[in-house]
Amino acid sequence: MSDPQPVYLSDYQPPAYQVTHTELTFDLDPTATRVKARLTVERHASAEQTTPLVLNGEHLTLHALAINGQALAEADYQLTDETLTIPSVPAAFTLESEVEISPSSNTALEGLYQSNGMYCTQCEAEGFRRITYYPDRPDVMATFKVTVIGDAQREPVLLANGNPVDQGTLESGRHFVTWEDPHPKPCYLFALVAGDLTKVEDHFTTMSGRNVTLQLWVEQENLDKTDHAMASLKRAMTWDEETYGREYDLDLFMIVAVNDFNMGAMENKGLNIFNSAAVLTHPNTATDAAFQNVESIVAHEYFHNWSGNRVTCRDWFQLSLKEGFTVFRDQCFSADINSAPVKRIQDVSFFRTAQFAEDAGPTAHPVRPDHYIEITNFYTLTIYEKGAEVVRMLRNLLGWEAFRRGSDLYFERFDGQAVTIEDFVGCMAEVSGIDLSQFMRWYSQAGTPEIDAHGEYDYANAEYHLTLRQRTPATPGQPDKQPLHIPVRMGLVGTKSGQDLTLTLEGEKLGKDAVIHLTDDEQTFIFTDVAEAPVPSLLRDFSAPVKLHFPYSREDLAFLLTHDSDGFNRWDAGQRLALLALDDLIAAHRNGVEKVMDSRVVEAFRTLLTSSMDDKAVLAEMLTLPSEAYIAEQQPIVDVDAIHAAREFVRQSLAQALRDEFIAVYKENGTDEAYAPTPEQIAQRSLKNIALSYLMSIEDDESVALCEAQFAADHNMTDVRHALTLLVHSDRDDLANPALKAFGEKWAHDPLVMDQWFTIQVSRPQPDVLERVKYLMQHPAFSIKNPNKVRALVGAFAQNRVNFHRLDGKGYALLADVVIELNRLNPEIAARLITPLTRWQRFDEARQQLMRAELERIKQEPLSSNVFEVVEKALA
Ligand code: 0A1
Ligand code: ZN
Repeated sequence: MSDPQPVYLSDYQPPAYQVTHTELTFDLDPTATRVKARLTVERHASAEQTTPLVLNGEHLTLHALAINGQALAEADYQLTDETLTIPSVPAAFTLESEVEISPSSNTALEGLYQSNGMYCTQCEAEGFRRITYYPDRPDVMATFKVTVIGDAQREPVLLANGNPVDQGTLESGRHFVTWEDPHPKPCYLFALVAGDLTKVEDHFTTMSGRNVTLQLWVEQENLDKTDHAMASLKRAMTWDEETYGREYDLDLFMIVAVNDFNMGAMENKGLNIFNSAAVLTHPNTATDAAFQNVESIVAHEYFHNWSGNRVTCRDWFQLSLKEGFTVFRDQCFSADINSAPVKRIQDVSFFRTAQFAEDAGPTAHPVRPDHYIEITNFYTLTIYEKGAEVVRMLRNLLGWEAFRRGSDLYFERFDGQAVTIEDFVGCMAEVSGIDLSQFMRWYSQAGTPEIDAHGEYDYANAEYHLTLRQRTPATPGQPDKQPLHIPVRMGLVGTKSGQDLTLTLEGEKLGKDAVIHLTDDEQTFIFTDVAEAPVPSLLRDFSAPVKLHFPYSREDLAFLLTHDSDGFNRWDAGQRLALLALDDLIAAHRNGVEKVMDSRVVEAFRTLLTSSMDDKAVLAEMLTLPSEAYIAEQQPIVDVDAIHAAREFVRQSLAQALRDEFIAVYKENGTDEAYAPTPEQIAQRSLKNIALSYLMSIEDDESVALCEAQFAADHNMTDVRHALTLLVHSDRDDLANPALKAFGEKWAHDPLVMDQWFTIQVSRPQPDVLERVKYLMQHPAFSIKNPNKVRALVGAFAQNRVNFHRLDGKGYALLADVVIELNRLNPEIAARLITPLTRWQRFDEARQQLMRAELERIKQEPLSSNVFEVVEKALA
């Protein structure tokens, strides 16, 4: 067998044949579902008459094939494992086919599969080719009419895209429903669901007064977990009308929850399919974070109805066209609904940890890649989150008003079409008159740009000279980088007044907060009329996805922490201050020297805890230390043990020095109100729980008592889970074991809660974790075929830095074993699971050897193209 080969963007050709209308009939059966397709096909005017028709198809058994009603003989077509080719076809014709597929043996969860006995589909990116022979590419758009036939007892509910237009009963206890979707769509947006489901129903009146029926379909036992998703959907529909002028375009909008799903959710036209973890919530089973996650995913999928469905991608290289824009839209929605600064802090904090690591590793790729082997490997943080940062920069460059006009133009001009990133950015350039040609490099250049900044205050002339130098490190296949257009939002904070000073640049007054444009390799900005020595506040609100280096002293940072007018940068100053202290402690740990706590950090925290900061949600973020993963990102070579020890030392030192303050914060923020996922309550709970974390780091009697009481009070999952985590992660098994047991028994029936139970125990720092993972993989609540379980147990273990990176290599070996098994069952999940091993360059020599050895061992297997691509890059 030869190695899988890449596809190149530069090879793109428009389709020679269009399908304008697609009729499908599914006769459902677990092992032998029959799919009849009737396609209306037209040759493109520019295509040669002799161009063969090539359709994609995988894991299909062909039973019949006809053109314009004439059955084809075997000599009339060619079949391979991946294609069906008909060498000679008319200019316009009807193609009929009948194939057989086996949903119950589909463990890859792409195409038509079964989850808990119910049928569902996942067609993005290339799953439709596992359902029928078809030109499976997003620039082929057709109207669909779909008939689903199932057993009336086992599958009383039969759903597909669009509106139901017919239904009836058939012989042998079977029945059918026919659905029609009037909006032409690519086949990746096709969906079908069949099973024994129950619905909750609600209504929404659109801005033009149309009534839309909203349905959320779940298994009976989950009926009490749908309120929040439904409320979120209605908020999202309103927000998209008010913010983007976008109205929903069908009479029915359905969401279905399924237990087995590779990703979070899928925006199929009118029939969104969700991972149950991304839609079901109840105060007793889901945390605040889960509630917020559901709100943003429901919104994300809904927003795709315009950014993705009405206007879709020409090819999969353009994936960020729909994903970057839609993530940006859902981020703004969540910011508007909840706390905007906290949303930004959380998003950036995640981004700088995870996307920066991706950009620095062997799988680094541009927001628009120019080649791939397996497209499912490209549903990445770069395409989604960096793509969103790039759209955010556009919004900031144009201003909201012009950006909105650009968005209107884009939706109007390209409605019903499959387009490119140039089309989107072109609309933005057209409405604003701004030249975005250099800006386009953000889409083609991989890697995280770094800005080295330094500044000097010239007392004599009252000037501040700010020099910015940019460089983007080489990434695989891209050794040389060009300068990018980087918008740097900034202020100069006067050290005497503590206020933002007016910025005057080349005689022009820019106000107190302005964007300067770094477009060359190096530029010096001279600010005049600067009356007092300032500390610069740079990259406010994280105005560009870059690493910024400025030689701030700890005094500068302590100053910005209290005086910066930009909430994001106040938080970031605290993070930088903590990182400097952590750096010293990491060095001390490595050199075997006694660790000493930086009193400036203690005093900064004391100020935070005692000042009456009214935004509790931001305060909770400011009290949160950089994660071990983020600290690791800053180190040239990651020393997992030193990082863990240093961070623990800071936690304990802060807890000891500020114990009374933490207890006061804990007590002030308890509440007996009924649980609600409101911003106010969430803020209180975060603050209370962060205080409890510090207190539990010293494990004195009073702290332990508070923690046990919070666990026992059983008020809501946020508080229970937090307390349980602290008990399980403490050094006291007499606290950990009874709590884990009680929780595990109480929730044995609830798969989503059991996922949390798995994660909590395999994330603890104690050395028994590897054995625990192995033991829990045999637990009745675990299944390697369920992606949520794999993520909760094995994925979470691989994030447990001290245990995964054990020096005996057993953590790596365990991950590799699971990857090898999943490579056969679910290649998409297998390929994602390898990620931590691909980061081997970041570690010491001994660990590098061990990680590489496991990658080599995986490479010996007969690999799926998914795993092949990742391993190949990781070892290159
Ligand atoms: N388009 C979905 C994400 C998604 C992508 C691929 C999937 O299966 C391979 C499933 C979902 C979104 O952005 O939400
Ligand atoms: Zn999406």
